[in-house]
Amino acid sequence: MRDAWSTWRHRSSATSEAEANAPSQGETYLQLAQENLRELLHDSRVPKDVRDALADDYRAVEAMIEKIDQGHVHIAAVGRVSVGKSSLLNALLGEQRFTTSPLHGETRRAEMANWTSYDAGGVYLIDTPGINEVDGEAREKMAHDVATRVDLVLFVVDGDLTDTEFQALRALTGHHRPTLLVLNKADRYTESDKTLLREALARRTAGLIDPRNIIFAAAQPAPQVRITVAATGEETESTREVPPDVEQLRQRLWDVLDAEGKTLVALNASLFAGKLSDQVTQRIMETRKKVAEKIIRTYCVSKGIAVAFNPIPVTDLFAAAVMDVAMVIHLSKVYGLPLSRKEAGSLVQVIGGQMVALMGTVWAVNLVSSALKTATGGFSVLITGAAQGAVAYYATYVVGQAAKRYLADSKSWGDAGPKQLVREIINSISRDSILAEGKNDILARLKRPS
Ligand SMILES: Nc1nc2c(ncn2[C@@H]2O[C@H](COP(=O)(O)OP(=O)(O)OP(=O)(O)O)[C@@H](O)[C@H]2O)c(=O)[nH]1
Ligand SMILES: [Mg+2]
Repeated sequence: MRDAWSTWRHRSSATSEAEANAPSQGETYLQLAQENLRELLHDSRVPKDVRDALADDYRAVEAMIEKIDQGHVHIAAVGRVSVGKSSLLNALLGEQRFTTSPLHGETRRAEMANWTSYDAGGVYLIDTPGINEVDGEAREKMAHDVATRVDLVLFVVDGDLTDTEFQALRALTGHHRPTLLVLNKADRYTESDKTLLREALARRTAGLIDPRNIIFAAAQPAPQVRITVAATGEETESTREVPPDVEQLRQRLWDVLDAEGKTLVALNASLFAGKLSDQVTQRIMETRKKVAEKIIRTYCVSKGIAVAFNPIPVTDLFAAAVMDVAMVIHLSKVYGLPLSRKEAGSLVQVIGGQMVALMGTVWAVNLVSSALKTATGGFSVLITGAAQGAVAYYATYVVGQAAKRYLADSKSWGDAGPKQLVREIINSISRDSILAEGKNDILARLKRPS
C-alpha cells in the first residue's frame, strides 16, 4: 500500500493516451479494497462478542463501503488552533461555510461540506477542531480520529513547524496518511521570508512530505491599509480588502484528485481494513485465551479431585492422562483446530515427557511435600489426598498451558521446540500459588456435601 502512495508522490503529471484509456490502476485498487472490506464485514468466523466490541469500527466499514460506492473523496484540514483551517476551506469553497474567528478554539466539532467546484464531484471538505489546545484533549482526539479516516489531509500551519506540529505530522505520515502541508497566512511574509520558510519546511519535513506538496496560501489576508497624503499635507487612511489566494492549493488538489483520487480512497480503505482485521484477530485471540484458561482450570480441578479421592503413586501422576487428553481436545476446538483423540494423546505425551525430563519424579515428590507444607490443620487423609490432588492439578495446568500455546501458534512449538516451551511455562508460573490454589479448590469441593 505504501507503494500506491509513493507512486502518487513521484508520478509525473503527464500521462500518455494509452495510459489514459487503460483501466485505471486506482480503479483496480479500489475494487480490491472494497472486496476486502466486504469480506471483513461478512466474515462469519468472527464471534458475536468480538463484533459487538468493535461495533463502531464495523459501522465505519459500512460507511466506507457506501462512500466507495458513491465515489466520494474526503479531505480534512487539520492543524493547530487558529492557523486558518476553517478560513482555508471557506476560501476553497468560495463561501463562508465554516465559522472563523480570531479566538482560539472556534471550531468545536468536525463538519463537512461538498466541494462542488471540483468537476468530477463527490469531494467533501472536512473542518476539524484545532490540535494542541489547552484543555482541548477531546477535540484534539476528534481531529486525530478524523485525520486518520479521511483520504487526504491538509496539514495547515502558519509558520515554521512547532514541535507538536512536527509530531502530529510525523504520526500522520507514519500511518501512510497522504498529506499536503499548507502554509497559510502567507500574506504576512515577504517574498524573501517565504523563500527561507519554504526551505526550512522542506528541510524539517524531508522524508515525510514531498517538497511539491508544501503549498503556500492566504485564506483570509489581512486588509491592506493605505495612507494617502494630500497636497495640503493631510493624511487619509483607507483599507482595502485583499481577496483570498488559494489558487496554488486548489490546483494541486485538482491534480491529485484527477491523477490519484481513486488510489487515495483505495489506500485509505485498505489501511482501515488492515487495521480492523488486526484488531479482530487480536480480540479473537484474547477471547480464546480467556475461554481456554477457564477450560484448563475446570479440568485441573476435576483431575485434582479424582486423584485426591484415589491417591495414586506420585510416579504415576504424569501417566494418568485420560483427562488431560479430553482437555486438549476441548482446547483444540476453541482454537478452531480440532484434534483427534490420537493426536491429542500424542500431544499430551510430548508435553508430559518434557515435564518429566525437566523435573523428574524426585521433583514430583518434593511437590507433594511442598503442597503438604502449606496445608492448614492436621495431617488428615483428606489433606494428604488434597496435596496429591494439587500436584495433579499443577501437572494438568502445565499441560493445558503448553497445549494452549501450541494451538495459538497454529499447531507449532515455535523455533525452540517443545522442551523450551514447557521450560518457559514452568518458569513463568508460580508453582506454590498454583499448588495452593489447586489444594484450596479441591478441599472446597471435597468438604462440600454432595
Ligand atoms: N493574515 C491572515 N489571517 C488569516 C488568514 N487565514 C485566516 N486568518 C485569520 O486567522 C484567524 C483564525 O482563523 P480560523 O479560520 O478561524 O482558524 P482555525 O484554524 O479554523 O481556528 P480554530 O477553529 O479555532 O482551530 C482568523 O482571525 C482569520 O481571519 C490568512 O491567510 N492571513
Ligand atoms: Mg476552525
